[in-house]
Amino acid sequence: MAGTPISTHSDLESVYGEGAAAVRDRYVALSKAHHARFGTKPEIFARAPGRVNLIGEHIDYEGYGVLPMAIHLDTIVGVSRGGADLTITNVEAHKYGDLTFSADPDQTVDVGKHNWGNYFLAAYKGVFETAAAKGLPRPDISGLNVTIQGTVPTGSGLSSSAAIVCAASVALMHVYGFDFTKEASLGEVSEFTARAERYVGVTSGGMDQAISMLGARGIAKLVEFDPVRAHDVPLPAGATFVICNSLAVSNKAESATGRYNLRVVECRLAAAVLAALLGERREAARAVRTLKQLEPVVAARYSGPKGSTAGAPLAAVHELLHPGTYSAAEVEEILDAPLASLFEGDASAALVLAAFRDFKLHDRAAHVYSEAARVPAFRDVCLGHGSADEKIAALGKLMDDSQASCRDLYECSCKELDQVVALAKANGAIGSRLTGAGWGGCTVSLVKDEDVDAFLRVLTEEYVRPLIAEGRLTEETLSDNIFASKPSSGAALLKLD
Ligand code: NG1
Ligand code: MG
Repeated sequence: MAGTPISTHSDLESVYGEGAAAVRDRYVALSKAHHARFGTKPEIFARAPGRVNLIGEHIDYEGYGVLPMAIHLDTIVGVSRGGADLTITNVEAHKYGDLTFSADPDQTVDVGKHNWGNYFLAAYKGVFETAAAKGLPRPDISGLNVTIQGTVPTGSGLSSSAAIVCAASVALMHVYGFDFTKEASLGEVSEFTARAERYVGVTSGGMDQAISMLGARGIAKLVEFDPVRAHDVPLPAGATFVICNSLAVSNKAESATGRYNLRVVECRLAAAVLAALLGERREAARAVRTLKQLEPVVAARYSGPKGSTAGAPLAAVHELLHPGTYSAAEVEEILDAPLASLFEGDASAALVLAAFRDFKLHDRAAHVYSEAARVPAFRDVCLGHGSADEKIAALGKLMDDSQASCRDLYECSCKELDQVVALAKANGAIGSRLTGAGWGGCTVSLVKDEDVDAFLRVLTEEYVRPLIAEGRLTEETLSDNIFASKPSSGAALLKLD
């Protein structure tokens, strides 16, 4: 089946629209840096955007749909063939030094040595692996010279990581002549980039790569998984989403035993334990991988008035799981097997199990099921018939509920995020929440158009600008850390002169 091809452009306007003028200097600087370092201009450029997730946090890896939009901040990559190795440089050489890797696509990414080049390497492996899985012959592998520049703040919950993996993948597919989109959809390409990003050591879901590949100017997307599909969600007139970075850095991949991977393990255990307590045979219960998979079992047991099953998953969680923590021994007794046997071949989970012996199952599952329901609710408000004001109020409430659930049940907020959310709510935000993995990074606030200027002013002066004095931000990067955001376009290949 022919899919939508990755869009190829010969001018910046068709990718960036009215934002083209502002990015031209970046492409020129990248080209110059590439020439200065490698003696030749890039043969090809690719770009992929970061994203803001409007609602649906920490549920993509549980199989549930999410509602992000691509943002104007992006990663751009220039590539030329040469040498024998992969040499990766960054325009901001003072921040990101040159890295050299072997050009062997079968090498492993050293997750113990966390560095920005690992994301490029993950894409490199992913491209070759996907080609092999499709039975495409492996081309002669030459060395590559790569120059990267990005404006998505790192560790900010805006998916700087997916931006680099997707931009690199698009460029590499072109360089090696693998046009997967001839036989696969863009959604499938996003699935392989999501798998590839896991080489870096975070067992993430596929939201970031999906929206980075499939984002479209002017429209948010409800993204569903297995397989990846994106549905347009028009945002109500008169509403603006404002992003503000708390500047607490959320470094999920820094340690493979990090909180993100722990949450993934907790959700898997919650699903297996719930299945067992619902009466599934132990072997079947241990095989349940996501909370979503349990829905049919739960629905059969807990249907509400008139056969409605909407509240069934939460009813099951409240009745069958106890609040607080489960010890490893308690879970093993319920599942009648050692924990390790559930995660065979999963190195990230093994590290989590070695580091943690207590797991919160009730609260994590309660977050996932309630957050999963807020995503279609958000879409329905957007597509519904209410007035713009009614829609904005309803969306704000859903965002506030999401924040409370992330903070109290999933425990992925932090004091800085809570502080920005409180400041936002006190200064005109109709709804405000963390976005991305949390534990730092950005907030997203829903603000009425007429209030945006005043809102930006107060948050800038009271929260963001003081961070310049602390040396955590510069005047030049201020506008990448607090901005009103419009949905932007997805990944693209650029053949520029
Ligand atoms: P961020 O924090 O933007 O990297 C992460 C995951 C997503 C999703 C969100 C939480 C990665 C690459 N992405 O996003 O898949 O699970 O957290 O909703 O780790
Ligand atoms: Mg990321």
